[in-house]
Amino acid sequence: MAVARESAIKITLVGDYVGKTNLISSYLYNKYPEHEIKLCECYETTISVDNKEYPVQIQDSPSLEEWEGLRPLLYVNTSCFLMCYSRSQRATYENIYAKWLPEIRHKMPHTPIILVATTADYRARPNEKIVTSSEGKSLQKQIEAEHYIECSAEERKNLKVLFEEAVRCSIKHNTRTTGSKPCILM
Ligand SMILES: Nc1nc2c(ncn2[C@@H]2O[C@H](COP(=O)(O)OP(=O)(O)OP(=O)(O)O)[C@@H](O)[C@H]2O)c(=O)[nH]1
Ligand SMILES: [Mg+2]
Repeated sequence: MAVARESAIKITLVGDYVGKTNLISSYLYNKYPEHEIKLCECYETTISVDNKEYPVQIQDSPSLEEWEGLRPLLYVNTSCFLMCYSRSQRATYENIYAKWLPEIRHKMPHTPIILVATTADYRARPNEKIVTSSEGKSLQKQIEAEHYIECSAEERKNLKVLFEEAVRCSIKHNTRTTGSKPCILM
């Protein structure tokens, strides 16, 4: 298998308390954590897409308010954001437009975004209104995200697809470093 020579792709997860760390752990280690992980780390891995292996950094981020000022430092060099909300918590869906999009676009105006609906395994109770797939797709259009993907860390659903798409988006857009459009020198 060919190994791509590009410098590391960086995929950064953002969003409220919606399962970001569990998603990473489930994807990388095939393990749904038994206890909550409070660490927020950057993980190095390789992901193969279309017969090429790419070095990838997966950057977790904390939603806690104490991190408000420092969190944007984690966004530097991101090549694709995974913007996450939980299907079972409507406030986290609303926060994508109200909070996370402005925070990301302020620092990284052109970096591609994949909209991620977490907790796809969650089954609504009678009369409970969870966020529907069509609401997810309409938010994808509104925020001009490249894709909308539903996944579950608990059931390991769609995690491979999600990270492979994030690599494809990173390669396609190639907006590393500042998040600005690629500059063509004449
Ligand atoms: N049903 C279900 N619940 C999940 C899933 N992933 C996470 N959760 C729940 O969501 C809680 C939060 O998960 P975390 O991964 O810690 O969330 P986070 O987004 O990293 O939170 P912060 O780091 O505080 O921003 C967990 O304790 C689980 O109860 C999932 O795939 N399915
Ligand atoms: Mg976390």
